[in-house]
Amino acid sequence: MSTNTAYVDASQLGKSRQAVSQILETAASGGCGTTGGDGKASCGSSGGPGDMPEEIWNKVKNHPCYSEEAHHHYARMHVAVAPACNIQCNYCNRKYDCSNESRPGVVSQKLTPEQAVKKVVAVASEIPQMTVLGIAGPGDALANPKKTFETFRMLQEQAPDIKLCLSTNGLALPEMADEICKYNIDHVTITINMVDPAVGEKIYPWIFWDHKRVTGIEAATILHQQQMKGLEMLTERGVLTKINSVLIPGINDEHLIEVNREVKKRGAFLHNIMPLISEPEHGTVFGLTGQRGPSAQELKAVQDACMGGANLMRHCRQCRADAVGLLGEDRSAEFTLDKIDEMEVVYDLDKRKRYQDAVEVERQAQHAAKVAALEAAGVDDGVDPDMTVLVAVATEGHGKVNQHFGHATEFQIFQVSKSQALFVGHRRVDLYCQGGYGEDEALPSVVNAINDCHAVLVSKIGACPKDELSAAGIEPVDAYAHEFIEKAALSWFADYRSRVATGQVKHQARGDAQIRQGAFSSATEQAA
Ligand code: CLF
Ligand code: SF4
Repeated sequence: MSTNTAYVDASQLGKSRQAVSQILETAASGGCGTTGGDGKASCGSSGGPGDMPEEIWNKVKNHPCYSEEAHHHYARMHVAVAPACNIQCNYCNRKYDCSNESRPGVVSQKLTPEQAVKKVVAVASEIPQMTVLGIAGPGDALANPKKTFETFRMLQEQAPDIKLCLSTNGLALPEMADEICKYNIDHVTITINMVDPAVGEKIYPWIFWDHKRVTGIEAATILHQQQMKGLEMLTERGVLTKINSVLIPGINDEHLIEVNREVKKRGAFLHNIMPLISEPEHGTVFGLTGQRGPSAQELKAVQDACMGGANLMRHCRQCRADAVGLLGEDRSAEFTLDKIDEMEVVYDLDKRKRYQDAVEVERQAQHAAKVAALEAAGVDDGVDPDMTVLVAVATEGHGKVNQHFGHATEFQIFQVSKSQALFVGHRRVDLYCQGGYGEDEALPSVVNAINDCHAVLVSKIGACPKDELSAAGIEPVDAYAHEFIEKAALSWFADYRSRVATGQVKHQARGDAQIRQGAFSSATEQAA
């Protein structure tokens, strides 16, 4: 388990603001300090039960967004009950709806609260690992308070074991903080892209405030004040908060370090820095004006620069407002209203509990394997002890290397050193295997997506992609099929180092990689 993760004690979250700041400072200096370039200081959602008080662990252990470890095992779903929005962001176009694309801010089927609850119960009866309901759009959850809270109220009565989560731009948050507590909503995401209205003016053309449209610096100032006040109020009330920030190169990239500092001061539990994805066909202002998103290494550099501040989340998939399933998969098409009408829905709490107990056993095995691999990795092998590499992993869940190279639609990226195997992101790719055959045209896009990695760990891979990956300097590895990811990554790294030690391999730095546009998409608070 990570020993360098700082968490805030929930029992103290309910105390004064000053007390929360002090707790955070203490926690950060105790474990999150950045030491060197090997990423040792990374923390946040990658912690385990030994890294935080039990009451916090109980809140996050089966929330796939608040615990990186949980996201290998547990699923979330969103219901699209909140169509209206009270602000405009330059990276959002809610009119756009394309069923071939998963993008936040777009949605195929808007629901009433009754339909939404029916859908959640149906999904929960089919997917026992679905533990969290989030309301994340397609507009702003708190700009639609009646529908949002009615959905949560009804669901609590019917499926009390499901955690409630919402995301908001924060404009209406202070007025809603008490309502949020009334419905036992334990997790709230606020999208905060700036703490300086001069930066905000470039991101938000207007807000709807006090029955009228407000523009310019005044709009950004009001939004900023509401976001800070709302965050402070939730911290005071013991609600876990996650801050989403969209990284917009040239507008708020360096500024996000200050955002990280400010939200940490106000008690944010996690900070999720996401890439802007803006294509002209999305019809957003940024898409049309040619504002680009960051490269993979630009995103990582800002995230790394924030280490030691508010804890980071790096496993976000920028979900759409009606996503269903594990992060990284979308099963929403299986649960359309007409399909639900035909389903026999049996909400079996015992069955769900049994499944989740089995997941906990698996997680413990995963953790034990990681600890053993870390112990083995600690041996002095004569190679630079600070060497750090990235590896890509093909997985279908359960924390294992269990996916065929050709079946992967994303690769998880782990940063590996002698002291850790840390999840640092994911890369969407085009499916290589189509109809049983390798799609040669897809291969360059895969290489581009993981070009900063030294190896790719898969359960199986064909000869052709193997050769092409090797030629691109990425080692294809199928020797650790069905092993736990961290153990596999650490074992491969030990082997790699031994080959470096004997001169069989010359260690070289890798290049940058591209974040694929369009799949999981742009970046919004819908994306919670
Ligand atoms: Fe949904 Fe958001 Fe709750 Fe998660 S998503 S409302 S906190 S249940 Fe998660 Fe999706 Fe990223 Fe959001 S991966 S976009 S962070
Ligand atoms: Fe509204 Fe969210 Fe779209 Fe921004 S991204 S305009 S807050 S729906």
